[in-house]
Amino acid sequence: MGLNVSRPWLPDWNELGNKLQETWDTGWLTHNGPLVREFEERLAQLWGVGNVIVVANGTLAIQLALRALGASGNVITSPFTWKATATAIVWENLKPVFADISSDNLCLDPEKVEELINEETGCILPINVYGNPPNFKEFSRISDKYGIPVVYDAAHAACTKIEGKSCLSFGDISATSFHATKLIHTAEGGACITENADLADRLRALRFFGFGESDIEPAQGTNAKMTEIHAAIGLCVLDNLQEIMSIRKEICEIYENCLGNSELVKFGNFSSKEFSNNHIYFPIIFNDEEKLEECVELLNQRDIYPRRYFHPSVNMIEGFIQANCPVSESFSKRVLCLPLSPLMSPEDAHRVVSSISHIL
Ligand code: T4K
Repeated sequence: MGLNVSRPWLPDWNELGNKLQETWDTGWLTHNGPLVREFEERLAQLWGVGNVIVVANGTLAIQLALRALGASGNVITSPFTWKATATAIVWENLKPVFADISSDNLCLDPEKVEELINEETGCILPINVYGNPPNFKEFSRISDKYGIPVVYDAAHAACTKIEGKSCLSFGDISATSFHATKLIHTAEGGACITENADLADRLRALRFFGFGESDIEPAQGTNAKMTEIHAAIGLCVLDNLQEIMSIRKEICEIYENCLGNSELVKFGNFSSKEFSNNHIYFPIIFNDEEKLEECVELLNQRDIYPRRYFHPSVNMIEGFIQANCPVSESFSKRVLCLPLSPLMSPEDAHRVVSSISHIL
């Protein structure tokens, strides 16, 4: 069978059926039902955060976060991302302004951000790339100094921790994704995480047409609700999360052990004593694009399908072109994410490694 970059873990039918029995009995399919509320509570407990507001997908989570903060003007963000980060900004009638990334963690470089701040800046939006932690301390300092809010695009950051604290607990709001390819998934889904109770009320109102206890004007709301069926999948994932995480870790360890000595590739995952990774992606960085393309071709011939997350750098996409971000442009030509899923076996990982070693 082909090895794709990702493959979602799925509960067996009985496990999912048990979760959904009451939903079927009551016919209550959506609108803040009991499974959505349980999913939110369990996530808040798992991550040790104040408020989790689940929504229909991660792109909407970013849009709601920007709207809840009343952001206007320009949003300084990274071009080394899935283009949803930038399109979410555009859908909120804001302008993405790209600052370059740091080669240490592939996340937005705070120094480059500070150079771009002016009276038009309405928000800063770093991305926790592959779960790597952005420089939280520096972004907090910049936010305080200029009075500009920070939203983290934490689509990849579920269950990552720094100094024992969830990486989703920084900034004004973090927006994460529960897409089928993510660590915790609901097929499609996402969430906003915030420690601020007023912002949490606004986000809840925004996802439900503007109704609810908040100062959100009714005309501002949209429909971003998660259904009970999606929440049921998420709850099954949570019930099995330990096993899912341990398989992912095991696959990553095989990659690390077998490719770690190569001079031709480096790893794109940040690791340190203080930071615990979630093994959501396994990015390898080539010295040049030619070698990467050769590798993709050979892997595809062997029925293995890695993906170039993220290629091209978003500042090079038509409609967004406006900035020179050489670090992001260079990495986007050289990074390849290897297959990684909880359905992979150690033999699958060795098959990938032996194909790559052949090229290296
Ligand atoms: N911010 C960042 C930094 C993001 O990376 C993303 C999304 C977002 C924001 C927005 O969050 P969402 O609105 O998506 O919740 C994927 C995902 O669609 C996207 O969620 C993700 N990031 C992005 C990095 O990758 P594709 O088009 O490359 O993936 P796709 O759908 O082809 O799936 C990859 C492989 O996974 C397939 O070849 C096979 C396997 N697969 C996929 C799906 C959907 C399955 O086996 N089953 C499935 O149901 O975009």
